[in-house]
Amino acid sequence: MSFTRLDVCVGLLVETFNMYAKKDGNASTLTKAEAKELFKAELKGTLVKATEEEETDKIFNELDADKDGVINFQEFVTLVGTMATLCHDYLTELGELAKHELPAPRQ
Ligand SMILES: [Ca+2]
Repeated sequence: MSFTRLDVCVGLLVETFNMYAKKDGNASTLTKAEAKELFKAELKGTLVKATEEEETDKIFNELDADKDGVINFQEFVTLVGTMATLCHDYLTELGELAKHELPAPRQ
C-alpha cells in the first residue's frame, strides 16, 4: 500500500493531536494544559507569540467554539485549516506556488 502526500499530512495531523490529547487519559479532546503544550511545541515557528501565556489563552478560547472548556479534533482542525489558508495566501502573493512543481508522491 502506498500513501499519498495528503494521506501522510492527515496521518500526521491525527497523530499530533492524539500525542498531546492522550496525556490526561482522554485522547478525544485537548485540555487547556495539553493545548498550550501543543501550541508551544508545534506552533513555535508559525505563531510567533504562541509561547506567551496570554496569547495561548486567546488561541485556546478562540478555538473552543462550543465553549465546553476543551478542544476537540474538529476544533483543532479549524486552526490547521486557517494556518494552511494563510500559508497558501502568502505563497500565492509571493508567486511561489507558480514557480515550484511538487514532486510526485512516492510509490
Ligand atoms: Ca470545545
